[in-house]
Amino acid sequence: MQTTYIGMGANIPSPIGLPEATLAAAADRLSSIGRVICRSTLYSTKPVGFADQPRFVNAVIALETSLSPGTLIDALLDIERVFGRDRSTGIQNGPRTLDLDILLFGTLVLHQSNLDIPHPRLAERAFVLVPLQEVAPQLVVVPRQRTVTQLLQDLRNGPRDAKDEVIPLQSDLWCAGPCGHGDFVPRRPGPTDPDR
Ligand code: PH2
Ligand code: MG
Ligand code: MG
Repeated sequence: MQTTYIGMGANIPSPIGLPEATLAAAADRLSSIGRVICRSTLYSTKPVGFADQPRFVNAVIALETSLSPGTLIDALLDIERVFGRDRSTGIQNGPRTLDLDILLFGTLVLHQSNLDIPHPRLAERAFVLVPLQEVAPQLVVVPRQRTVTQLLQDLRNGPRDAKDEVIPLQSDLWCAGPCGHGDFVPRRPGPTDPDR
């Protein structure tokens, strides 16, 4: 069993409805492939990589699963398709009905043509680090040996003006926090972790 962190994003309506509704329904679907143990808040975020598109709604989910990384990514791609994602069309970094990314998978480091873990752009993206910090602030990101909090500080200390980048979003459709199992504790640093 591994704890994996899934980044969720959407910025155009899916067959289910607006991005908030899509993310809520997709989070429910994730329960079919593991145990959803914590959800971040939803955030309204400025598009990165391709500016001329609607703002995104982003969130991060902690999921406990016994699936292998390869089976997990296939399952996530299936869920994306259910919510209208069509990978045969569209621009790179462009609008999407649903994006589900494996950010981290335990302490696994994997570089394959179709799957890079940890997510290669994780440390550059406030729309990932802000919700991930909410769910797992002390989690050490391999192989950088920096906690999520430290990575976010590094990013905030960088040159970019991040004021309107990531804004918490209230939604009746979404319930943030540990998900009813009562035993999710954000990972604490171990004896060799850098910020202990
Ligand atoms: N996803 C991208 C590209 N740009 N920008 C924001 N704000 N949120 C995203 O989820 C996002 C993006 C490619 O996956
Ligand atoms: Mg993505
Ligand atoms: Mg993706």
